[in-house]
Amino acid sequence: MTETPYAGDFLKDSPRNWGKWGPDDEVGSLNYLTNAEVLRGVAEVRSGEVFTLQVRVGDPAGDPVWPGREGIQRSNVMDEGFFQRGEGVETPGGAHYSDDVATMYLQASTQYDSLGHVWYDGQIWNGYDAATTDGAMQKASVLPIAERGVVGRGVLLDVARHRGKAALDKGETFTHEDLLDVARAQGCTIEKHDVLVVRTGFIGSFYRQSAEEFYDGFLDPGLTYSPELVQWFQDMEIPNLVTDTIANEVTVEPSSGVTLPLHSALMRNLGVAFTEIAWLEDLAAACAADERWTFLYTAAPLKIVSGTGAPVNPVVVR
Ligand code: UVW
Repeated sequence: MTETPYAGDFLKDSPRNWGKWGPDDEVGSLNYLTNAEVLRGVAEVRSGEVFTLQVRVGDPAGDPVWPGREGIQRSNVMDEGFFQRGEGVETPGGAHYSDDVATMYLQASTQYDSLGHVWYDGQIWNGYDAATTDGAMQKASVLPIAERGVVGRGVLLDVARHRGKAALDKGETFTHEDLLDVARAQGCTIEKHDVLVVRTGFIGSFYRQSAEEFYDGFLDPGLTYSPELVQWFQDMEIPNLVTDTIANEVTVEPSSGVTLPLHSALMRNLGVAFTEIAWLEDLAAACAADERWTFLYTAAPLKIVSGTGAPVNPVVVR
């Protein structure tokens, strides 16, 4: 059996955008989304329909998360019961109120990863020292992405529909060539600087089965690494990859055995923003109904200081 290669060796010739936007950059390929790109997105709005792409948080059906993380823990710390028991603080005028408190993994919902979320060789995005992640991210946290916001032209590529499936199978892969085939079949084009929104149906499938079934032999389906795929992202200057999977790529790259190599090749090296666990079922149905696959994509994760990532509810207008 051949040994799984170390990421630093596996990706030694992979392209990098470090320094391209200056030594202090923390938003990477989102720099491609200039004012002109915002207007290109706005020009895609035809019907005024609005779609929100976040999954529900704290759903009694469970929250889809990367194995080892858990969904939000939310509980009431004030409600009518507190007042009935004399535990609420009455205020002049007599109005009552509810309050709640939550503990959550910042990646345990639809989320933006910070560009410094994954690394190898002791360096994160833009060459910052990995020691800057210690205790609290001092560089390339999610905050600069949150403060900037993400607005541009989005294109939905419905791989599941193209393959005639409700959802791709665990570990099922596709490439950038497949995305181009899907675009051709849908009658749309992927343009330079587009926000790529890729549907596998996998997050939708979470709500149609038990958690045991979903996590049994867990392997996200998704894009799979090749040098050609990475170069295509680089040539197309893709700012943001959005998918309805837990981690935006097939969990283990089948030919090498490397876990999540695109996190390293696209996020750490090129500065591509990753948006994961997106809810795409409603948007995809609308796009399929009138065969219009492009739209205005907007998103801003929560402004978590030093966050490794943050929940987001992207809004699409078409
Ligand atoms: C991991 O960090 C494993 O994945 P994600 O990008 O989903 O947070």
